[in-house]
Amino acid sequence: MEYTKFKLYHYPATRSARARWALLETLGEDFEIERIELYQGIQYTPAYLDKNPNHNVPILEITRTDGTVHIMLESAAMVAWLADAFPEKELAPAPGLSLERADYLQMLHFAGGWMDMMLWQIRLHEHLLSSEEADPRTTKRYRNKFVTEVEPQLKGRLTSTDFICGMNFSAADILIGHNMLWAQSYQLCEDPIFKQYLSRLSARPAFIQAFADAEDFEPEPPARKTA
Ligand SMILES: N[C@@H](CCC(=O)N[C@@H](CS)C(=O)NCC(=O)O)C(=O)O
Repeated sequence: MEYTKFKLYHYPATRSARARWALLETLGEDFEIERIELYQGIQYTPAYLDKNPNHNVPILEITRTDGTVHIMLESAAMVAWLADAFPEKELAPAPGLSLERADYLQMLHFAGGWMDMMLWQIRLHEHLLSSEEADPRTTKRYRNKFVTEVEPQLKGRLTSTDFICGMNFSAADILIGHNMLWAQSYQLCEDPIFKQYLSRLSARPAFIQAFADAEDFEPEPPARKTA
C-alpha cells in the first residue's frame, strides 16, 4: 500500500463515527484515533483550523510512504473512498455503467447530502442556536419533510430488502445507518422496520466498535452558541 498511516480526528457518535465505522470495515484496527473535544472548542484552535477550516470532525489524515500527509474532510467522501479502495471488502458495486452502482451512489448522496441537511437543520435549531436565533418554523418544516418524504422512501426499500441497496450490506448502509440513529435521537425513524434494520447493522463488529463510545455524546453543548 502506498500509505503508511491513517489517523481519524473523532468525537463520539457524530459524523466521524461514519468514518470510524468505514475504517473498521476496511482496515480493521490499523489506524490511529484522536478525540477532539468539540465542547471545549478544540476545533477552533489554530492548529486544528489549519487542518480543517470548517472546524469540524471528522478529519482523516493519510500519511504516504514518502512521509507527506494528505488531509481529507467530509465523512461521506471518506466512506465512499474507503469502500472503493478495498474492493475485496465488497462494500460497493464496482464503478462502471451498472445500475447497482447508480443506485448505490444515489443512496450514498441521499444520506450524506439530503438527509444530513434535514437532520442538521433540526440539530441547529433545536440544540445549538440561541433562543433569539432558533426558528421553530425551520424544525417544523424539516421534521415534516423527513417524516412525509424521507421515511417512506427508506421504508419502501427496507420492506423488500435487508439493506438499503439490496440484500447485501454496502457503504451506503454506513451513512444511512448513522443518519437513522441520529434521526431516532429526534424521535424520527421509529417504525419497527427501522429498528429491525438497525439491529441487523448493529450485529456487525465494526458497528459495535464504531459506536462503543456513543454514550459520551452530549446532545446539548455546555452553553448554547452560534454554530
Ligand atoms: N459535512 C461534514 C460535516 C461535519 C460536521 O459538521 N461535524 C460536526 C459533528 S457531527 C462538528 O464537528 N461540529 C463542530 C463545529 O462545527 O464546530 C461531514 O460530513 O464531515
